[in-house]
Amino acid sequence: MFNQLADRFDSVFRNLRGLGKITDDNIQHTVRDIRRSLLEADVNFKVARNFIERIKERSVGTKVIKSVKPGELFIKIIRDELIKLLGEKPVPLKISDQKPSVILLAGLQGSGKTTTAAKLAKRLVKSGKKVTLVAADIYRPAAIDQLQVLGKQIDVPVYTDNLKDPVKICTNGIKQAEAGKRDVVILDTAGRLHIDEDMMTEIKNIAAATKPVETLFVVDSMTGQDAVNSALAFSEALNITGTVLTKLDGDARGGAAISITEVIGKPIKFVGVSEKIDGLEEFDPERIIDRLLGFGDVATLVEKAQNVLDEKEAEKLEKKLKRNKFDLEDFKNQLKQLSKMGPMEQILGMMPGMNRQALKGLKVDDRQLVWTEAIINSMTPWERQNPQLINGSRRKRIALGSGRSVQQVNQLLKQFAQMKKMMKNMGKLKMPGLANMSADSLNLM
Ligand SMILES: Nc1nc2c(ncn2[C@@H]2O[C@H](COP(=O)(O)OP(=O)(O)OP(=O)(O)O)[C@@H](O)[C@H]2O)c(=O)[nH]1
Ligand SMILES: [Mg+2]
Repeated sequence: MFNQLADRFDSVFRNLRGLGKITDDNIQHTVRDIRRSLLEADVNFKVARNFIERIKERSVGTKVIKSVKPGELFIKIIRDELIKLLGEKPVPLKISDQKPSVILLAGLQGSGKTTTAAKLAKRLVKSGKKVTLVAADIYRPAAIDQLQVLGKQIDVPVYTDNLKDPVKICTNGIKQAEAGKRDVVILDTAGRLHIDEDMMTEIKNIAAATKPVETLFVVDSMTGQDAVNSALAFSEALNITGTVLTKLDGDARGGAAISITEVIGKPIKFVGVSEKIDGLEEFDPERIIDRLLGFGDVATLVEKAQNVLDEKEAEKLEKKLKRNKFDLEDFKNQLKQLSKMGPMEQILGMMPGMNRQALKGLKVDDRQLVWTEAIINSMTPWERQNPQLINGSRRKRIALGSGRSVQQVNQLLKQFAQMKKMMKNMGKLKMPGLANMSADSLNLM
């Protein structure tokens, strides 16, 4: 996510950390670096300019403050302003009192509307809402099929009909949802270019007829500067209530997308972080920036852990840890849950103190989890409970059985022993113990 920007800020901050005091000279130097980084990441030049002005103003003000660590103060200013740039506070999705709440998704072709519709539906279902999806893209062949397939996957009904009129399809879909006492209706519309007048009129008509409580502009974060123009055009045509940035998991520079918030003055509500149906995160400027700047994102990490962690299991685990009875079987279960949290690199990136540079060198291979599991699977129950007693010949057998080398088996056992020692010292395990464990288990092999 925003990798290039992250790298640049990393180097700017490294220079700042050592500063003995803030002078005009180093303010100039720093803002020049930041400006260049922003432009290279495709941030709109006006947005970059205003951003730089704000940084300058505030840092000049701090020259007079006698701070213990001037560099850190400067970093804080930059962090604060970045958070402001992205809207400062998260703005949750609105659900109206009147049923059903209508959510309209709009955007360019291929921006991720249909995928987002399904992801959003899944989120809402999880929070106990009854959701209906409406397939209003009558233009692209297979568009309706696509939504139906996704709907099936998440067990959410998809409204379609043979009318060739997207406005009617939407209003009929809402009527049916109303009769069925559904809570939310998500309208998946066709992709359109902001310069296509007919299509823009169509989406205006859909909005007028369906009165959505949320009109989300879905934008691919890989799009360059054009994203800013199309965002402007869509927000003139529609009462956009927020944006969804998709494909942030790719190597998108992301700058254009960042600029949209300031340009149209509407919050980013969600970000798409994978092709998978649960790859949608609520957008929180503070969390994202802290992740970007390498300050870690414990909140998201805990949330992810809570999502996959069964409370009873967690309790059982805590008891075992307290009694120092944690064995390889438990470890295996933990790894399983960990892998449910998402790709390892994403998770690592959220850990505080995870140096980006170090992360880069460390090629995290998600297969390692599978290998570790394979090794543990090749052990007998007794071995799993008594890893410290596994001798040479047993190690050989386990290696053979799992298709890994003896060395890898040795390493796993060594790491496990160290981990256990560490846990013992930690005493009480706080949530997410999972995270602590994972950092270690990654260095297996
Ligand atoms: N990696 C990744 N891929 C995504 C994400 N969101 C969407 N995609 C992919 O982007 C492609 C286009 O997504 P769609 O949801 O079909 O886009 P759309 O806006 O509905 O496209 P049209 O209906 O043709 O305008 C698909 O291959 C999706 O899997 C995301 O957050 N991350
Ligand atoms: Mg679509």
